[in-house]
Amino acid sequence: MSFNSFGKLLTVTTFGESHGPMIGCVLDGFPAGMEISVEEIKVELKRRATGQSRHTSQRKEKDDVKIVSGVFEGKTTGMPIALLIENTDARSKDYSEIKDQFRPGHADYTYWHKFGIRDYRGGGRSSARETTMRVAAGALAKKWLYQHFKIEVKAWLAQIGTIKVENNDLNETENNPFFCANDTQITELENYMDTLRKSGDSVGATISVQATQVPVGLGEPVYGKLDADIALAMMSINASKGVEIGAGFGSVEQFGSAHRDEIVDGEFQSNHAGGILGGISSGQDVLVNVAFKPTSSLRLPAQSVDKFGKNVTVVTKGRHDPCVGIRAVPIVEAMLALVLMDHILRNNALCGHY
Ligand code: EPS
Repeated sequence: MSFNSFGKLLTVTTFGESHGPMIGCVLDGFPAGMEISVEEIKVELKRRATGQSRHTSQRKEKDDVKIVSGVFEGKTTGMPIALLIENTDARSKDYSEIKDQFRPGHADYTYWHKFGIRDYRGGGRSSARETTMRVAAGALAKKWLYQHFKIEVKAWLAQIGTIKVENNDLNETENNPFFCANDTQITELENYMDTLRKSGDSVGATISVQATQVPVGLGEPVYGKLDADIALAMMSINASKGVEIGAGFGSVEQFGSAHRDEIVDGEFQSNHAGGILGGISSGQDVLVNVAFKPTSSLRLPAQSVDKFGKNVTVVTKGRHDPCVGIRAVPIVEAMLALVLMDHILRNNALCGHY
């Protein structure tokens, strides 16, 4: 049994390793008739790509995506949509010294102990490189959701380390390297990240994502609840360590009288539920926060063991993200879009309407 696919009626299967010849995905169950081009997918891929600023990994991948199946004369055909991207800038020698060692805090340790073999080059399958294909698949889902429902899925940086970012204007996110929705905080973030990078350390981040115009009724009680599937999708992203829906962990400190979203004249007066009640969308905006841990690939020496059980001091070389959470913005958008589209198709199957 293996889990490289997710979704029920709209399924995404990804494959490929960070330093293998290519990565790819198959998006199956996508309805026929939607226009899609390579250029549209590339817009999303560029938002996630490395090397776009000094604040992310400097690996330079072209992410020159090819559509090899499921699109004819510019339109989806209802057949599996297969997308491929060649890896062109892998530098596997960066990993030669740690090929037998486990980076503390990294999947190196568990992959080795589970499978007894691991592709150590660039983290192999556990690399964030895999998320490229989620974003490629998500580009199609985002387009479909907007065309059919005017649903827009939009994420932004909510926190890096101890710096909380006020969401002032979501239009700002595409104008800076942090997906920061507040132009008054960009200098602060730049200074913080420059200091961090020079120190050789890394830091975590929180990404918030919202989906607007979500229809009421998506989600299948009890094991296919919309929030359960969103949590699964978000927790499957590399480095994610926590997911909140609406008020999330903050709801622990709320009284019920404050948490409940009152309804006046058919309008909800607040959205602590994050747009989901009983695992079913309420028609309000779906609101999700995702916490990302600091990356474990550091040039700062750390104590660990190698695969022979010997104590070692690990130093990771290469081109790593000081805050991998920044590039997670398009990834969480893609994952939420894919979950919502899957649930819309499932709602049609279960209730006979979109
Ligand atoms: C990654 C490590 C770096 C990043 C990579 C994710 O790879 P490398 O060591 O090969 O330079 O560049 O990110 C991507 C290539 C990508 O497209 O996101 C890791 O350890 O997860």
